[in-house]
Amino acid sequence: MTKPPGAQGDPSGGPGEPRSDRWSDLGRPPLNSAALRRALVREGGHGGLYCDVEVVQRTGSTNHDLVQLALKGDAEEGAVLVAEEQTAGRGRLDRVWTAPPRSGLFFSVLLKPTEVPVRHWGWLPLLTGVAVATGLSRAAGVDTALKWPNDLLVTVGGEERKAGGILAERAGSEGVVIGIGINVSLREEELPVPAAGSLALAGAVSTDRDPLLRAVLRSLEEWYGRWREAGGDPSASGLQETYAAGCATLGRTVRAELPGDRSVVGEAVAVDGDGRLVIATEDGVQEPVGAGDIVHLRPV
Ligand code: BT5
Repeated sequence: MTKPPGAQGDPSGGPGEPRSDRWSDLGRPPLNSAALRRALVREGGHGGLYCDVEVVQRTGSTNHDLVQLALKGDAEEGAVLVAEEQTAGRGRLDRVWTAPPRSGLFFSVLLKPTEVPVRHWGWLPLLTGVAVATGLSRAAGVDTALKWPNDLLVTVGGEERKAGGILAERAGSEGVVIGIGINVSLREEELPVPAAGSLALAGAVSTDRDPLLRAVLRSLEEWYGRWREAGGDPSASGLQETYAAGCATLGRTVRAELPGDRSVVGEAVAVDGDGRLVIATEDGVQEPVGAGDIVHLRPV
């Protein structure tokens, strides 16, 4: 992968890189890009998913950069771009993702599931949610849940809080860039919005970002491999069932805020074969929702 224009430096101090603020926050050491590459990148074009792991000190948005590289033909399937700091982190629908430098993991992965029918590609962000939740519960020892479609929730003082978000963007015909933001060591006073949380606030046994990133990327590789082998079929790959088991939205009374100022209130009863949330309304209608924001109202 070519280095994205506008991105600055390898924070672990590659040749010729500025190292001045490398250890400026001792509680938040930099990622070790060489060790990450050694652990994750496939050798000689065989085996695993990842072809390159690039860590930059600072950029606007890793999703923006990786989409641009993919469109120019400068990034392959399995390219991973990680930033220690994002100055214009993106959420869905033009929203923003903000977090202090090195307080979390901010990264993007390019996927090209060419042999999977495009109608199944909508599962990629849900698949990523499952992979992130599985990887983090292994490596951080924190219970996580998914809020449909793909917010990662942790429990802080008995409250559900958002500790991670996922943004999938098409890179033209070049594939899909999956962006992942995870709050690792954010303290209460650093949270960008009151509904946010972090692994540290949820009592994580480890907030060492290198093993957390490795665990999440390995888990993504596993789930992506399983899904591709099943031709993208969410049921045959076990994805639909695993997603439902980890989804805190199911069984809850929710309000779905839909595009065009419409909303639907009811019980979230299922995630269907297209990854849509099925809401049973009071009038006995089962309404599948494919896009929108969900508010968890109360347990049923
Ligand atoms: C998301 O959007 O949650 C997707 C976030 C994806 C971020 C990653 S970081 C690496 C990659 N590069 C990028 O530029 N983006 C991706 P959405 O569901 O729209 O939620 C956005 C909303 O979450 C904001 O409007 C805030 O309310 C809230 N928010 C912003 N920063 C947050 C944080 N650090 N923790 C929790 N909530 C946050």
